[in-house]
Amino acid sequence: MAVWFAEKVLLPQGWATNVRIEISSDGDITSVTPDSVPQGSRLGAIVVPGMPNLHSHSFQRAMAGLTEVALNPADSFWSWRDLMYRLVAKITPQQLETIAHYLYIEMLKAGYTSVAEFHYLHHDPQGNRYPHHEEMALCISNAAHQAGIGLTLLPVLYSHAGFGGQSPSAGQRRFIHDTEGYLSLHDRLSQHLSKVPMQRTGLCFHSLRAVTPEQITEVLSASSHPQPVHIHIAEQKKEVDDCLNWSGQRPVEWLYNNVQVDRNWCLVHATHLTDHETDIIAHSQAVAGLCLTTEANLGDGIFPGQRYVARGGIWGIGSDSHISVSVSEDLRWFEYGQRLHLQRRNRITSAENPFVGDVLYQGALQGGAQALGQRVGRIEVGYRADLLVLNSDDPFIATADDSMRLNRWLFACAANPIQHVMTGGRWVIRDGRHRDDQSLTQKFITVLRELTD
Ligand code: NGQ
Ligand code: ZN
Repeated sequence: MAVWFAEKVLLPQGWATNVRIEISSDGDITSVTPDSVPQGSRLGAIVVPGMPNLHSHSFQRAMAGLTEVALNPADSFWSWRDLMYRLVAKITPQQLETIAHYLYIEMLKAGYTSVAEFHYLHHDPQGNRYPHHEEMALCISNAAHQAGIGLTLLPVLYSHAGFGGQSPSAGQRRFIHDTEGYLSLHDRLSQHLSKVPMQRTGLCFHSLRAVTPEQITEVLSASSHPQPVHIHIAEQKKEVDDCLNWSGQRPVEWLYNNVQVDRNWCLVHATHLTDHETDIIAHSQAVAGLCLTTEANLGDGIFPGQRYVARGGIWGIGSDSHISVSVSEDLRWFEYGQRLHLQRRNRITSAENPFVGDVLYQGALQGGAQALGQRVGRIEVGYRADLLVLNSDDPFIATADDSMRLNRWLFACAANPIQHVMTGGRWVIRDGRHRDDQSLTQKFITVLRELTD
């Protein structure tokens, strides 16, 4: 057991002063006592919970920035996807592990202390299973373990190219399983990860495009315990139209009419919603998985955030394609998207709290933790000690009182003020550095060269 102390700590109910925190040897918080006298080791002056990242395709970090070139007057999400598939065709397991390891350290530095990896790059470039079926997924698990970030690994069921069970394309062959193959992969991974600290698995359907209704039923009925279930749901207008053509219903409508959607579900890119769909997601208490910078980058559209938050909807953030890896940038863009769309200011607020930064940060902690199915996102007894220490020498942080601290960080700091990061009770970032920085950077450069020449 370790005893720690910090002057200002963000608790679920707000900022507390002079807080004593006990952390067990397995990394969980065992007591939190505000208004204490200084004792134990000092965490830092200003401590907040680390943020869960609810949506990641790690390998896409390798192409970030390279697709910002007009190749076609009709450039879109779909033409971006063609370029993404070119990268998919090349990546080896070793390259994937290096990319993910480097990215997960970038995430820690940016404030993410756990991540849900939506993993569909399963097979070799010819589409054949590796001798160890779980080879690629284990690269993700190893990368997270070495970086020291928490992981909810979501092996993805991907069987079809489009609604109605269309045959997959050549570009998709590394993704493809039938239900049985998928469940056996999920089983093997669940067994393996149960022995790795801070890691677990969940279920995942790539999208309603990529699986049939029967497959959804088979997978859900094969799972004996509650666990996270993630799906891409309504990112593109074309996807909504294709779903209407197939079923007469929009994707969210179809899902709620055919599946019991509850708090275990995370609907990623619930971008195109009617008011009614917005309200049923909010009512179900499923998590809306928002990936603001990727959705902007891909030209997806704007999630009806003001309405959803006003109705008590649960939401969290993901860095998805990793065009940006920054808690503050993604949170800020949730608010800014609403402002640009509605032509008003201060949209993501609540009746109890008019401070946008507070509502953004606490909202994303809650929804992110729920989507990952992990005891994280709160500095509270029984939760994992995943903590960020903010740099109290930063002028904006130094001068902020309790009410303005998160606003100053999320909206005003130009330099990243995250100084130290702890996960599971252990320091992983000290003064902005990770112990693997030196050895990994050169390896990552080599992989980028190999993949982009
Ligand atoms: C993905 N990514 O699976 O990586 C998707 C694109 C698709 C995002 N939606 C591919 N951001 O949806 O078919
Ligand atoms: Zn995605």
